[in-house]
Amino acid sequence: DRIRIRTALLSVSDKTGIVELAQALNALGVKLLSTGGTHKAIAAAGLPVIDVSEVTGFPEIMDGRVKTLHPRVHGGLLAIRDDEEHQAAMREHGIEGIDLSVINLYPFEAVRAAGGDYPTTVENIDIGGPAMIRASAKNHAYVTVLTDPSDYTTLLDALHADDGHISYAARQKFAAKAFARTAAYDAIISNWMAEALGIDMPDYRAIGGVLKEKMRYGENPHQSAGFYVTGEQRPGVATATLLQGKQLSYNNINDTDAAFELVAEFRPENGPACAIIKHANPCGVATGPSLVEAYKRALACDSVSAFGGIIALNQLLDAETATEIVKLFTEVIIAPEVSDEARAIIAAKPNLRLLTTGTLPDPRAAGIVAKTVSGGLLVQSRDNVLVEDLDLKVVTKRAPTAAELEDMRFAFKIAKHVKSNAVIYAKNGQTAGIGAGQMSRVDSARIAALKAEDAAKALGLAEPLTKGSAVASEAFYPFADGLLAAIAAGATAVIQPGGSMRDAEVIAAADEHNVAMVFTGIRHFRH
Ligand code: 93A
Repeated sequence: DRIRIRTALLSVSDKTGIVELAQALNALGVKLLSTGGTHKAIAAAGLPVIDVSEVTGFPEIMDGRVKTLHPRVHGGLLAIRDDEEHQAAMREHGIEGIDLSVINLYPFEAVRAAGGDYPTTVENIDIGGPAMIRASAKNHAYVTVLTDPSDYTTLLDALHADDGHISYAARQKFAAKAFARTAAYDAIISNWMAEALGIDMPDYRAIGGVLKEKMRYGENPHQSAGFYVTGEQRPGVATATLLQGKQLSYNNINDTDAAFELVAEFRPENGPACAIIKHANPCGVATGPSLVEAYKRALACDSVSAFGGIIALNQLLDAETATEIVKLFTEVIIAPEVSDEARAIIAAKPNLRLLTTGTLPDPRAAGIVAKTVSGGLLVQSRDNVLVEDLDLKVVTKRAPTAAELEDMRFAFKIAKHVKSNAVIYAKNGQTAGIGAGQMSRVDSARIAALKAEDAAKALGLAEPLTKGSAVASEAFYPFADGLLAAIAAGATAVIQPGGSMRDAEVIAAADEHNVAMVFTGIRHFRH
């Protein structure tokens, strides 16, 4: 099963390490074939290399769109070496076997990320490269295919160790990686097109990405993990710049994403906002007259849980806020920008990761979210509904006051980012208590109230902030009990989707307690 590599075809856009590889292959007696630009680079190093046009007897045409799409290339890659008919075809048509292909593709991802216009981006869809990669990978019984410059040394080490031969097991692994590469490439192309056309239906999207980094472990130390980038044009954790601190862990990435997506619902022009996240749920969210106030108010909601949390800010991290943040142990800060002064303050905590994204993601933008299940993948469009865009329907005798209405919207905005069942109490643009992830809505209401009582004790307040608060429920109240639990905690205003069979019962309970309630008509389940 070991195969001697005699002929190699090199065709790469990313020329990293290609001359060194060509040199080493030449020293091993391998005959080199290559395409235009790659040929030029190798020949310039004084190495013998044959232009693929000489092999095909056909020039590169149509600006290079057709250069390797030829039977002399694909026959050479696909021929079954010990099949008599294949051998006869090779002899008849002057096809020479190619044992190694080294290919990397037109930089579609980079052109897209750089915001190339439509025709430029289309022109960077590689056709001949993936065709050769797939042909080589299919025929791995005879052919070795390299698609990643970081594998050049792996190949050379193997060749040097075995007199220019490569094993079947190695060829299989390279082939598997090659198919992963072409699949990811096509996924990124299809996603770009769907995005460009504004389509967010799963049948127009391919789920896939390029491995950005391997992580030390996954959710737990015994799980392996990797982080893939999909090329989606959405500012966030996948494309953020890590200004300091060690590599983010799997859980850090998950939590940081939750934090930033939540805070992005607070547009900077409406004032500063801060979200503190633990285990993908917020333990405090607040707006404030300044960023440092917003942070302090978010922290006040549950300063115990905030220990070791993730902090997301909706605007430039300033020195004042940085000074407050470093007083407590925090894992990650993510913000659109950071001032030099704030950066210097954060630098005193070298383990604290600081990420900047340049800007906030658009909460109204379409997009896809996916989750695996056993043997499958669940794909849905992103929940991009904003409470500001909803027609709130007052269903109680008493209409909410302007202040209540504002807190209702604030609480419902947060409810969207809390695991179901989600109950959020809020007052004056500050969360008073958050109940997350319970199987019963009543329990979520009670837990949130309990947290508010703890916070009041910690802050030395006479009564918890739930007194006179607005409460949001991300889904309807199936019975009046969940609402009564919130009223017992002191809520005077309620925002919920409505639509339960027992809405009338729930409305009557609200009216009985002079509570104002609005229906959103929209649910924000999150699991
Ligand atoms: O334009 S293509 O889709 N048509 C082809 O026939 C073809 N053959 C190789 N792109 C093609 N390639 C790609 O050209 C390779 O995948 C590689 O990325 C690039 C190398 O071109 P050069 O050697 O001229 O720099």
